Amino acid sequence: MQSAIYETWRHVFKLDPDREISDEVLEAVCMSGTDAIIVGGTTGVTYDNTVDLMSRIRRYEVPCALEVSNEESAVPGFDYYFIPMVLNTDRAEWLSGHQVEALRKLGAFIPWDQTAAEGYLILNPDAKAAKLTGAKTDLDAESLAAHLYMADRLMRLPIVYLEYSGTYGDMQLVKRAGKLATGARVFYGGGIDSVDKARQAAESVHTVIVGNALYDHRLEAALSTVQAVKETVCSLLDS
Ligand code: 1GP
Repeated sequence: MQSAIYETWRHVFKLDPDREISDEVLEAVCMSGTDAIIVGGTTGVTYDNTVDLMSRIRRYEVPCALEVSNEESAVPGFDYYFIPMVLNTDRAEWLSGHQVEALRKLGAFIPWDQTAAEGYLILNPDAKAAKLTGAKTDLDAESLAAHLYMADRLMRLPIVYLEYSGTYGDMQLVKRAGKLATGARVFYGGGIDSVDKARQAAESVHTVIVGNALYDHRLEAALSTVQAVKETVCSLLDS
């Protein structure tokens, strides 16, 4: 089987179709040396704003993936598609309900070779996605480990996404969780806005995702995370 393109990604910028980004900033992001751009957001993501952002990113060579957060915004033409499944919620619609609904219509048209499920563990209670999905964010090390076993070993999901969107996570917890993955690629996102934080995260997970910092007048800091991540050796790769 061909390996998926995301398996080599160390650093990714996530861009939200519902947020404004100037041409200058977009150029800096796409030319930064990052491994890929993921397009995705929790609210306000539509077909039109997704097509618009994709076509602007397409002026550059950087690989571009869509994290499909709702059926309406499933736009063709991306290099890759990620389907989030929230694992730490009791609300089954966020684990499989919305996904099955979408697949009833779109299942036959999905480019399956370019599509992967992401097992989401949302760990910041203040994140929009946590509120929307009713995520149980207060996981101790044991509970997080149990979720990792479920995602990685039972469900054999290709990706586990440790999501702290908006805040920097508990890196000890992240590191311990990451070590339990045997097949899944571990993504981390949340609060990365400096070289130090980028390095710490890069040491603990396969792929570091940077979002908010690009929008909050911290562009230079956000851009500096690319090199920081790439220079850091990932502890998961030598185990
Ligand atoms: C959001 O995980 C990403 O889905 C990145 O988080 O926006 O906090 O950088 P930040």
